[in-house]
Amino acid sequence: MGAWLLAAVLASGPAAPPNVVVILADDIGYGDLGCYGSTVIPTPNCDRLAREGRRFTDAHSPSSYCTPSRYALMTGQYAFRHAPGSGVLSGVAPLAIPTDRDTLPKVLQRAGYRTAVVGKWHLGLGAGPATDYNGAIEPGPRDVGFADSFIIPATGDRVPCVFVRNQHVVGYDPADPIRVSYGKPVGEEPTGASHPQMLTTRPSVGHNDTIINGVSRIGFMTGGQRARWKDEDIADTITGRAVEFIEAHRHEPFFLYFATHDAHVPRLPHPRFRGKSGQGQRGDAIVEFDWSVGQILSTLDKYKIADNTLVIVTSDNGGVMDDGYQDGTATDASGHKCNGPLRAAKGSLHEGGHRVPMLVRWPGHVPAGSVSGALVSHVDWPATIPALVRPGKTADSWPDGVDVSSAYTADGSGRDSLVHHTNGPNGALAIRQGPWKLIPGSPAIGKKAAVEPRLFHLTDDLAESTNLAKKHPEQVARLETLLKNSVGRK
Ligand SMILES: [Ca+2]
Repeated sequence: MGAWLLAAVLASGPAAPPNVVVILADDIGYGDLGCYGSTVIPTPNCDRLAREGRRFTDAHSPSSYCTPSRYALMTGQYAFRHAPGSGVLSGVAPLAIPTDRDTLPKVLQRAGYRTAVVGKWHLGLGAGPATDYNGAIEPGPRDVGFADSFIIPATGDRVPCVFVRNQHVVGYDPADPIRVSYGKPVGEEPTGASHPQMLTTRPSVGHNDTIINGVSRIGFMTGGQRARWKDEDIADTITGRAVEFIEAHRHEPFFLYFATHDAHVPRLPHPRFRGKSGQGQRGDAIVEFDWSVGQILSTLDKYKIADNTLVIVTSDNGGVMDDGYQDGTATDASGHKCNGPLRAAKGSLHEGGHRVPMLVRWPGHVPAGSVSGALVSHVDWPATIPALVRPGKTADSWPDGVDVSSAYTADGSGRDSLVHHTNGPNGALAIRQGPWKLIPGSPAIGKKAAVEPRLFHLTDDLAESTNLAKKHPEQVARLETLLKNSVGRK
């Protein structure tokens, strides 16, 4: 077949499946982006996505903390149902996703996608009881459905402070083995508690263990000197790996799950971003995040694949100001509200804990410049993303995630109801349906006083300032039953 004929056949054949890029920010809140009303922090690349795609105003992370949120978005299952994935994990926790459980990347892999995770993992590694970072780390992202991986194992503030590429520590030196502990100290290295004079970034709460790059962390680490990251270079490193993945696989359908470290603590953006926001180190970290988004968008533009790529930008939980380091957030005078009009922050059942910015762009499919008030959650991704990219294929069934694709591309109203989760298998829950939201009360147990139920009408009172539980006991009773049934349902 001549080249011209092949080209003609390809041009007239069925449209190639779209690429999928999910950019998951860390701890960026509902009020942090310009397109969500921030007048302090410049975010031109996110704002561009809002102009070219859809901005959601009622999108929720599945939990108000990292690990359970990430577990749910990968598995379509509320994290409180599966204890290992339900709470914030240490850097030595085993892989929290059972390797026989279906996941979003596995579905896309079966559909012919090249899959990659780049950035923050925080879903555990290895078979347990404690991750061994010396040698091949099995099981890991590959066993969850990612053919390629370049990850921060846990968080920026937790040891080990190394990158793991395809399940091996990057820059590993067998002569300098890595030991990590979340119990007793290992090795002789200085800690924040023993050598505070060595710190260039001081903790405000906790974060008092091994000092790496002038920052005391959660947990103890020794060895792996050559492999340790420099916090100021994390965004450059992981953004570079994400861009390389797109370049290498631009001729085949690809799924990139790019989980940035910004704006999690410690907030140490590259010096070129320092002072670029009106809100100190945290704002500068968001400017750095926006730069990362821009690098991805310009790569898609460069290779002319933007029109055939579904891009989602959102956050793993609500925003937070002071989160354990003295980075200026405790005394911030900029007036910036990281969660905009919402009550509370990361970790809360109030909206500030889990209502997050979410931008979706897919030219020709998602109306440009549109705004959706549909109720959606990241737990819906395993049902929704394959439905968008494999039209006509039988929908997969997921424990809790539902197909809300019509809310992405048309005027769908999203979920009927949604359970909000904090942390742990028995972590506090709340329920949302329509305008109503219930944070249930609890009876007095031993020395613990009874807690009154809190009922809010979010359409009238987004800030959750008025508890309507006494005024509407019938709604409280109805939502209590709905929550019980939703939690009981598998
Ligand atoms: Ca987070």
